[in-house]
Amino acid sequence: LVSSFARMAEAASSPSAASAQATFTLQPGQPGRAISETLTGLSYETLQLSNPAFFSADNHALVTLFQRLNPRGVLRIGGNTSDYTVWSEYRGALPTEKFGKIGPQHVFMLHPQSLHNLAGFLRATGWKLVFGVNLKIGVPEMGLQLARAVQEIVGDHLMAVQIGNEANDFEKDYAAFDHAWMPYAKVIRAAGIPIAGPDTGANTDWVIDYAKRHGAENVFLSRHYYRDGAPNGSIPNLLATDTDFLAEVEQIMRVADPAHLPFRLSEANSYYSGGRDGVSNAFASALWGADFSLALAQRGVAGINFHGGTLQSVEASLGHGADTSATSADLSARRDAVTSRYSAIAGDVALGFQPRPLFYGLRLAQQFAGAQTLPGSFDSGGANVTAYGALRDGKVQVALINKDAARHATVTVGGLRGFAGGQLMRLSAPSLDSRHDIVLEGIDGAVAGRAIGVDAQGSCQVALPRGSAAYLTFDRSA
Ligand code: BDP
Repeated sequence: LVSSFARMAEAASSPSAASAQATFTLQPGQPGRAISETLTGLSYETLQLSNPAFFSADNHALVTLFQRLNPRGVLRIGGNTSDYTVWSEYRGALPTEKFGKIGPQHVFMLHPQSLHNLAGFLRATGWKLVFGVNLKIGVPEMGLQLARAVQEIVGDHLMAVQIGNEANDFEKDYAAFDHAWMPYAKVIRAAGIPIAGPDTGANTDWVIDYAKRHGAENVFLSRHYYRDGAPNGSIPNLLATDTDFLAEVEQIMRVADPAHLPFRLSEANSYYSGGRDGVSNAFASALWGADFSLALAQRGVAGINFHGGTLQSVEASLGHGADTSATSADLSARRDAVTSRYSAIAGDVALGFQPRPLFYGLRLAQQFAGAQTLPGSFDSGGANVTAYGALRDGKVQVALINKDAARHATVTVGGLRGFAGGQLMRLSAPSLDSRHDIVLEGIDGAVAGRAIGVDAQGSCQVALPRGSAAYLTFDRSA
């Protein structure tokens, strides 16, 4: 009796018992559109500029993390705080009666020093800038003066200025937004400054209306994305594919593509209100971030700016100094504590910086930047598994993402006739709720990938444990 129980238990826990059989058959002869080099980007609040030492060439730790994430990234500065930012050099009148309506926070006074340091940070990282100016206060002249200063100081690193953040939260409909936006766009465009928008929170219909009315004057179209708002959210919720949103993206692409307008998610992350603890900052977010980025890249989205940064209250008070006596576990916990839960990078100037789990998922997705998408037929075998293929310089790249919390999968990757073996690199962690000990083989240097063979039929089998991902590259036979 005991031994048969033991055998059952063993069978139930062995990968083959619960393993889904998935197949991914590629068509390497039919590459599709090129994936943007700027796929993976980051977004921060304008209030982050309250400490000029944050975005500065001297902030070596942050410079290094940005470069590791993407040597050609895009930094978006904006968020709610862009709509209560006042430019210190503006000498005109401000409608002080409006400040009551722009949130409980105090008005943030942005000084030139922060922009000079930001310019140094962009030069050091090689990143471009998307900068949001205030729409809510309703003073186009201040928006223009700030946009001009940004362009003068940042130069070629400026990709575009956006006007207002999530105006769908304070303008009653698209017509009202358009009416408020027009006077800004007119003067900013007349000054020769590139613009983008509408930077709405949701409202795909606004993006489409905006594209029709103003597309030709813009360098890209934008909106935001969050799966839901904290405290809602859970690991299963995040890992279930948001098919409704993907359908909205396709609606936008049907307008953006014929107009040759790139579409970017200028702000995105898992759960708004700073993220959901134990989800946004856990390993599940790495699998979500990789899958979400690649699903959007496949549909032609040019870039995603994952929102994050230090908590506003902490950064505003700057009340803590570096404590060199702290153990590394203490330091890591303190960096986590000062940072929004969804941020891909944790830490601040005083404490230093470290990657969060999401960072590793974004690094995996960024491996596909600059490659061409490859069509493939995919059967997930009933598990929550996704697969992506791409072609770069004759090499095939594949990402397999097992978002299933319960089921292991075995994926047969086919269509690789003429390809010799390749490399298999895994993205894994002890569990989906792990906050540390994330391993990204091959890409991050510390742990190498391993060789994988392709059989005479042009296929190979990849065991994909539940809650993990694999990144594969295949070379042509010599
Ligand atoms: C977005 C805002 C951003 C916030 C974020 C959040 O644009 O400024 O920080 O929500 O609530 O809608 O986390």
